[in-house]
Amino acid sequence: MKKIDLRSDTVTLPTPAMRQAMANAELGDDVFGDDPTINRLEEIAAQKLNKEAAVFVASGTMGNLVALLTHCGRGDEVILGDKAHSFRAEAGGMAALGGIHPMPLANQPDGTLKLDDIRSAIRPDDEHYPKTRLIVLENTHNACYGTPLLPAYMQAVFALARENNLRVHTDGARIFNAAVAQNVDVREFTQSTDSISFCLSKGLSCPVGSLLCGPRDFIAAARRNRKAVGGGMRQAGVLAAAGIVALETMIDRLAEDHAHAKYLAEQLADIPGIDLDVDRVKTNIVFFDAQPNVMSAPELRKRLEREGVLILDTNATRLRAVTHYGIERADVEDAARAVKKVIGNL
Ligand code: TLP
Repeated sequence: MKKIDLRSDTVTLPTPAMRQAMANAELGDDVFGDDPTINRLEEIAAQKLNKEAAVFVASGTMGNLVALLTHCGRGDEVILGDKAHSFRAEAGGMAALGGIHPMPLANQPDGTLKLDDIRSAIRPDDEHYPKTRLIVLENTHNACYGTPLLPAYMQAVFALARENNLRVHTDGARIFNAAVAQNVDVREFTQSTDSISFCLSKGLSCPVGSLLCGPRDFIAAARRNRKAVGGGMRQAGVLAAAGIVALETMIDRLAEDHAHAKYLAEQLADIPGIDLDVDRVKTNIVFFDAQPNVMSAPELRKRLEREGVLILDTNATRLRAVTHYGIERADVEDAARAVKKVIGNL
């Protein structure tokens, strides 16, 4: 039985063109700055995001951690959302490794932080308080239904940061999904953030890797922090080769994933016992709830697994399905059919 794996876009496998490029990649020792394929990927990424420089890192988590270590010193405070991936799902790395103090604010359903909340969270200069240093945004916002932030919202946060001498980092793990969903150039977002990390290994289908982009001196300092957390890789051009193919060929097709997610949401919303707001699905992430009197989310996940459909349960009632390269319209139909069968088979 073919497995339909909707647990995440991180499950994507490299395309044939990526495998070819990886096999043929020109390599060197990247810690000596000698890997031509890494150097090329970093240049392409910086240019695409309109930043001075970029550094290749092992993962989205490492990209965020290195960014935070570079922006903040020990005891500095970061304003971020209570549903931000970097707050909830990165093993507390900023505090454990950087002594950085998180100041979580309520994420609104669209992934934003209220400007007034940010304003009131900025600390006055007083020896009792940590120093507010940084604001972190997430675009698209994973836990807020994959909602993309609007360029105008990012501009407003950036202006507020500047007025208060703060920096902004964007966790842009899925920034290209945000750009494709809103039909804007990714630069519309990147002009309103000092630094941004994005993932190659999610919707762009690469096996490994993320890039952290920003000003030249910031990226130079980030390289030292990357080394400190063990992220100085050697012939990493084998990975970068896939990344170059991804940036050249895999961005526009994200629209297909978004269409599939919308279609999946429409199918699921029609199933009695499932609650889902189709209008909230704007990119490739679909959250839905199983009504508690029908079945718990973990039970639904387990039963779907037996039908060859893999999804994640995120709490007692909620589940998440993510569309990606390799998932076709027929897979979406089969997945929705499986949910109907499992729920109807009680
Ligand atoms: N998210 C993963 C899991 O951690 C849940 C996923 O399946 O969605 N920022 C954002 C917004 C993310 O969604 C993720 C991964 C990361 C950072 C971390 O990336 P990795 O897994 O490469 O460290």
